[in-house]
Amino acid sequence: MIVRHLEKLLGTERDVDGGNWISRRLLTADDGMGFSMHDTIIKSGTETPIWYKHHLEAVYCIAGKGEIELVGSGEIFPIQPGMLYALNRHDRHLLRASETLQLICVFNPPVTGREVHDADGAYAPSPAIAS
Ligand code: 9YT
Repeated sequence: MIVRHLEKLLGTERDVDGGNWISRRLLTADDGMGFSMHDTIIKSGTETPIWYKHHLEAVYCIAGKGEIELVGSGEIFPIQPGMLYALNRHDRHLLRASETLQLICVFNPPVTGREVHDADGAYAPSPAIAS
């Protein structure tokens, strides 16, 4: 069994600064769960273009306020505690935080640990996991 505590990850390799966001990677590919799970802070007043072409991501808000705008349709969905969104179509979007957001993010395939966004707002494809 794996047991981790957020406060023990802070300042370690699992604590990743992406500029507009800070991602604390509670579970990563090498944990062998088939997904990664992150406790992520989105800084207040930021807008982040994101397009996870190689991953599926589900996001659950536990604190703060913001919105997600889908690129193309222009649809906007408010984000507040209790709201979940799942990027089941690799949806390209803009993520805005009007107040600091605390989000639980789950990735399939799992991130390996230190990924930050490329110019398109994507993470590189995860390497195949050896069985
Ligand atoms: C909600 C979102 O995608 N934020 C960007 C950071 C990323 N999800 C991560 O790696 O925690």
